Amino acid sequence: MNKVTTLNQFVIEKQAEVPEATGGFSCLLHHVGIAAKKVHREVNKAGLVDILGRAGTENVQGEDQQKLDVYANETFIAELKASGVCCGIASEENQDIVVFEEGMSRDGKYIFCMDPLDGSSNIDVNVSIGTIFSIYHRKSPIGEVAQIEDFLQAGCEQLAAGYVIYGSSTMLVYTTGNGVNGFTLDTSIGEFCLSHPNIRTPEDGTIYSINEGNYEKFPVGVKKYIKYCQETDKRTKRPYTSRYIGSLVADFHRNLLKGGIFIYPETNSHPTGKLRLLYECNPIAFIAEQAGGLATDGERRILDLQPETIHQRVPFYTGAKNMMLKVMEFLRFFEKV
Ligand code: AHM
Ligand code: MG
Repeated sequence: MNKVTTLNQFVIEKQAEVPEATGGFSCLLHHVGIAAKKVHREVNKAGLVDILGRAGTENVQGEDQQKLDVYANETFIAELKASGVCCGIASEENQDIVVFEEGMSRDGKYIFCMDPLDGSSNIDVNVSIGTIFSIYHRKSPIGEVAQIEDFLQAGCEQLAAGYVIYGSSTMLVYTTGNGVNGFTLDTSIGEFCLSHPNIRTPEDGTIYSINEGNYEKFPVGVKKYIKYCQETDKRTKRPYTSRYIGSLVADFHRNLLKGGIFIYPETNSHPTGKLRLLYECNPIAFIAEQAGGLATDGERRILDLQPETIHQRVPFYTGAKNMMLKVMEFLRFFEKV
């Protein structure tokens, strides 16, 4: 019989490699796994129980909140609180940070940033959606209430980052800075099982993912790069394939495994980009780099950016190393002309 490694086993084995580990971090990941399974369950029965559709409220970005967004947000917050090791959360769905002021959680040494349900415009049409998260050590003293400064840390300070994709299967992919591993939910036993150990992304991809409907609003360098992707050149396997789901997790996941680039640049309507630094770009950038890819805002490394606000947006370019180097070359060149 094939040996199956569950997420919990994997995390505990990794914990054993760190002599000073107290088990708190493993506990946190365990609760992330539980929340992901609960969201998986709701996503899968969504069509049956009328959970689809709008909740009738708006989130902090003024976008309609879908019922599943609300469910995912509440579920992750409850599980993280139950872990007893997390002192606060920054979520796409909450204007302010959520701090745990009572009990064990106040002493928790970890903080958590998340987009609980990314790609929410895809819920109604049965297309893949995801959860994105990242974990940091708090900066404020243990025992005090978490502060906003705990959350405004550069991405290079991340202890761990990951995403859950609710797709044809549900998968949890994460890194702690020592490679990237993917776990597929085996619904028959209710466990995430190691299915994609040590994920490496190809250096030369052939997929480009961008919302081309915004073409007119893109910087010149991006427009020229898109044309480059579409030209024929056998040596570089062009024309590349265009794939865009409109769900960052799903677009990134496909490109991670197959080799490609994802771009959400600054546009006239989103001059600083659309995606959020703390809970979309930083975690994805950490995973991209750990898998051998790159992630920048077109110029600077995402993980080096110092956040100023928790919902800050940033232009986002991520994917295969050589595709990234090429698009940045285009951006530099056409900035000058
Ligand atoms: P959301 O967090 O409100 O779902 O928005 C983020 C999503 C990403 O998943 C996706 O990459 C992007 O927005 C798609 O935006 P657009 O529809 O402008 O192409
Ligand atoms: Mg979202």
